[in-house]
Amino acid sequence: MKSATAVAARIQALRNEIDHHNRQYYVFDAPEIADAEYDRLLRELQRLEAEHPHLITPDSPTQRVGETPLAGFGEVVHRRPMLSLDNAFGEEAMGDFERRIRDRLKLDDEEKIVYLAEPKLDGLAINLRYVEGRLVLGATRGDGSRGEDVTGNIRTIKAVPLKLQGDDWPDILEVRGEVFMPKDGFEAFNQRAREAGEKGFVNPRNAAAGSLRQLDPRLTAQRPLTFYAYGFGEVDPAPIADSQSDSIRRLRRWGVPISPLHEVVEGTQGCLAYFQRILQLRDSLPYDIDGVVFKVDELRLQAQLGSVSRAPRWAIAYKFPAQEEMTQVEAIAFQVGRTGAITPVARLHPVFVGGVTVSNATLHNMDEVMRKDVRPGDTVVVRRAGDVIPEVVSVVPAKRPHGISPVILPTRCPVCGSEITKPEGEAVARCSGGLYCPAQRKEALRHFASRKAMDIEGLGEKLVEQLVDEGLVDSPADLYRLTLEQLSGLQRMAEKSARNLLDALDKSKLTTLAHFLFALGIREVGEATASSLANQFLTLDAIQQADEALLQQAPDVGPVVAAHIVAFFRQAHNREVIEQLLEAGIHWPEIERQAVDHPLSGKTIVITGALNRPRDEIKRELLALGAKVTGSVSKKTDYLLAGEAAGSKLAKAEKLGVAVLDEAALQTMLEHAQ
Ligand code: I6G
Repeated sequence: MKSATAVAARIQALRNEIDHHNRQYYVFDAPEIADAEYDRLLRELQRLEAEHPHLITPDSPTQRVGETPLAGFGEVVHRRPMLSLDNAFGEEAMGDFERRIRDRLKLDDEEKIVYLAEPKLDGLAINLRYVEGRLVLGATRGDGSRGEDVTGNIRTIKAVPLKLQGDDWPDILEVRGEVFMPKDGFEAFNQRAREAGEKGFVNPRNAAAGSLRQLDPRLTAQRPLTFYAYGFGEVDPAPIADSQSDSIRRLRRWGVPISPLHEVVEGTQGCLAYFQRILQLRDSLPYDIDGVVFKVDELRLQAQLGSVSRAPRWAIAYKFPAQEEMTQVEAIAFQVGRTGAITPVARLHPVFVGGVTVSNATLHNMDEVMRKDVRPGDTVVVRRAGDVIPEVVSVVPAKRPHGISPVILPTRCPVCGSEITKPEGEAVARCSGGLYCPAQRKEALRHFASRKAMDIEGLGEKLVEQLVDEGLVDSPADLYRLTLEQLSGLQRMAEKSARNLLDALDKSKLTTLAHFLFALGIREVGEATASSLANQFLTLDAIQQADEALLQQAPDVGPVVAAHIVAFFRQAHNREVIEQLLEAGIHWPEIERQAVDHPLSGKTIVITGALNRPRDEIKRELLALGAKVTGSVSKKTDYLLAGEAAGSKLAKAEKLGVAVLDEAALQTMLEHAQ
């Protein structure tokens, strides 16, 4: 058993170590240990404190999360008002800002103004009050004079030190800065919220604000909030340095995180160059920013300049173009992509956002449309971040006109009229037109010709493009109708290349069933699945006739793939293209059935009359044995399975001398090889 002093020493050592790792992570962005190791330290501390509760202190890292929800937030009167910032949009406004400063300070033209430049985070401003190095209060800005006491929630944010490092801090130190939620944490939080059937937040800023206003700090503790400091409230004794830049760097030494992107720049030119640098970085930053802030660096000059109408004269926010704006949805259209994916697109009343005029915004897929409940006539928030395609973020419910209806997924492709399918559990709806759909034509042809499909040498993406654009090829079957004359008429196509292509097309006609199946470009039928289908069913006919349940007997084929295959062959135009390809001479060697040696395999059977078992079930069993099931009796028919009240088919079979089986006889044959 450890002595009381040894326990107290271990507790102190653990606290120091945990605080150190917090600083390495949040202040210096240089973590030294893995999360698991950090958790281990925290657990050891929790255990020791539980065993020795009299050693618990409020600034222990275990004491970040309070247990009791509040009834409401108390009011805080700020000792120094929390000011706001004037905004500048454009270079001219930046020039005006510098001119106003020069005039007020009566500076000569040669005297340069030095600024501290920082990104402007899109979060929530807060004031942290440290008394003798201990965090005693965390408050929101509120109206600038009075805010809300959110200390319990602020304490849960690990980036906020409960205790300052070192001992050279002023007795009273109020730190101002921004609480924010990084983009990845925001996405993860929203994902979880959605999975739990909740709504989630529209953007990281709202998420940060909503999280700080939780009455139960245990909930705030689960939100991935963090913090950067940028300024000061009450400081006593003051000042802590002569310049803004030195002051915030001192904060960093005391363990308070500041933006790693802060820089000292000179004159308007320096400011504009910094603005451009950060604008370039904007989309790659792990958090949202909406501009940059410039502050006259020297505190003596700040004091001379003072403030006006709640904003300091010595600082300005140079804003980026807004990435979100509101506008109205005029219609919702459905676009068909190269692979048949149907994408709902909102046609918008044109709006200037992210630096360009936007009149279309993606809605990604039908699940998104339903989740956001976007309807034609709605007012929506549109976001365009960097080069990303503009998207509809959310609907503004208060602005919804009466009586507008929800959007319904069309049943037919807007381009080719084929059926649209949306398998259970998949977000994306697709046109099943495949080879036939003009929207998918080029992609389908490129795939058809590719090495692992029909392996048509020399028929690459560029040539496919040319052939389709010139109107020479619509479907893969058209490829086999191309003439030397047509091909040599194409730009950049010498006669020799044209001849080579015709030879390659000819050569491709001898293929395998697996290659051919793969070439058809059926959704989710890759090489392996095509091969598995070929080996299981041996003939194209058998695959075309199989239903979803039967298809799933092939290894590799699950319900989704089976549904895609059935949907593909259900389309008359797909069957037509296949027929034309076979007529053009595409063929493959017959596959020998290896495993099954059954008297019914390879036999052609017709089913008629009323049977005791479902017809589909019998058909499936026959196909699985390698039999062919056809619709009408001919000389080629080997057996007619005749149930009750069999009519004309039975008569015809008798006339042609086709063997007739009843259900019992068939059953005996089915069981033959088992
Ligand atoms: O709202 C703010 C964001 C960032 C600020 C600010 C800031 O500096 C980087 N600085 C001041 C002085 C104020 N608001 C009032």
